[in-house]
Amino acid sequence: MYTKVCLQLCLTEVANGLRNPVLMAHANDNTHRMFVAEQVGIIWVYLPDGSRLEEPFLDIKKIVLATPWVGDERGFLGMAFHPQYKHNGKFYIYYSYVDKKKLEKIRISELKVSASDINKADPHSERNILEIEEPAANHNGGQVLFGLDGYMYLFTGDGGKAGDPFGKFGNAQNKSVLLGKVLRIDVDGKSPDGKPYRIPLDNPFVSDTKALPEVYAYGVRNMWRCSVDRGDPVTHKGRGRIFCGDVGQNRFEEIDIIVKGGNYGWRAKEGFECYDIKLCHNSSLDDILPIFAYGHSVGKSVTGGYMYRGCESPNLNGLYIFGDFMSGRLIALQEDERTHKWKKQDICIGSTKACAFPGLISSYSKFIISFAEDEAGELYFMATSYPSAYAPHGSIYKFVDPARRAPPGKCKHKPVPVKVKSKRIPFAPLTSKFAQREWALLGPLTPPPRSLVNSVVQKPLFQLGVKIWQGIPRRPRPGQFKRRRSACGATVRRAPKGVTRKGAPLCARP
Ligand SMILES: [Ca+2]
Ligand SMILES: [Ca+2]
Repeated sequence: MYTKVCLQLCLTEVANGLRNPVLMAHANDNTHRMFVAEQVGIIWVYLPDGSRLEEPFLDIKKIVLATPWVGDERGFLGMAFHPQYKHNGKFYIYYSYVDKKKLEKIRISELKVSASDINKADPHSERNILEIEEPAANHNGGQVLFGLDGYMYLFTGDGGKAGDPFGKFGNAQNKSVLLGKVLRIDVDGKSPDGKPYRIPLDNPFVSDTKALPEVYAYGVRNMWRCSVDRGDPVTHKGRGRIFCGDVGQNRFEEIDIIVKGGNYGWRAKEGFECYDIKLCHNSSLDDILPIFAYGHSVGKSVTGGYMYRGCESPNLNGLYIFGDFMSGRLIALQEDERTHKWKKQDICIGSTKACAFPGLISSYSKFIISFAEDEAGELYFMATSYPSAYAPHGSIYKFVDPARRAPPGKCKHKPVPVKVKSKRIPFAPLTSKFAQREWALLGPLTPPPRSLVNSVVQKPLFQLGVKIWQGIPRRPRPGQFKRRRSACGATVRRAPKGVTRKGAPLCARP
């Protein structure tokens, strides 16, 4: 089941200086622009030449509830363009806010692009789609996407705290609440009862009087990042599947494929194992198991990724690439055509030899927040060295497979030019980034130069004194890194005193 050899990949940094970049999305309008959202509530536009527009696409940080506390899960969390965005200019956002009665909620709303500037949203066009009250600060879900059926899918968290404590058997197993669910709605219609959306007629629980008709799947803890598979470029196999990473409680992180009406097990199960013994042994629990789960020795907070279907790295086709927020590990899954089991392969970034080309880097910031796909299908991830919504230490990296590139000219695309009114800010790798790379190449045992301490070395994360959820990074305990196995099977020796392995390549020194 496990392959010992790791998959060597390289990276190019495409953006930096971002405050907890939670997503990057394209509008599917042939402009090949990328829209990058920060947790504080700002969306930036990046042009195909790598430059960023000085004026944001949208700035709603005044309405969004976000704090500088490390690990705070509230904020601007999701965005998706309408499948017909090119024609109707509509897009959807998902964020935390506090209402007039001081209740914390998540809100999903629709906005439109400005009539006068293609690179700006019209902030006055906001139309409320759905609001859900949040009983605790953590587990707010945040993914919004459109399936190939044209419907909107929303991924809510179980509400928060630990062990899904709300109600008789938690929120996730309770189909009469919207928390702990995958919801499916039609934003192009209205309900007879006045809701600003329609319920698709084939939603699985429309005739179940004990269930809300929006529910598409349940038993979800806190799915953090889901994506739609574009399918094999030739056979289209796999097209339309929705993959999600569901963050675990104390023991397991999992990857799921979402099916209509599916029960994803939480809080009866965590990964493949029982969490609530009583619910787990209930004979009516007809749950769908993950395609893959891993224990907390590997990572403590899964970040769901994408199935690679791009053009530039043909060997990656059919690999589902995801990561772990806490450990910084990157992992690929591949389905065995015969057995339909998913095989894991660890990804190594940072082979100095394989990545020794101009523009390629072999280190990255450790906290992996999100993954993204550009209009052409190439894959990226967003990570930061300091996970506070106010700290501008987030970067975006593109995956590059050094083993096999597409033939020259094969992956060329012609972006439709866009009229730009705002100033363009060209991409500049931070000078310290180069130094960071140099340091990282030396391996985790070399203390970084003083000038890098802010960007590379984890500050005491408890200085703010707030612990939002159980998995907040800590300073390493003495000996914590002693004799631990790295992703490549190499023994990682003890980190120098006070220095964590952040920014260090996971497999640079096998
Ligand atoms: Ca919550
Ligand atoms: Ca599950």
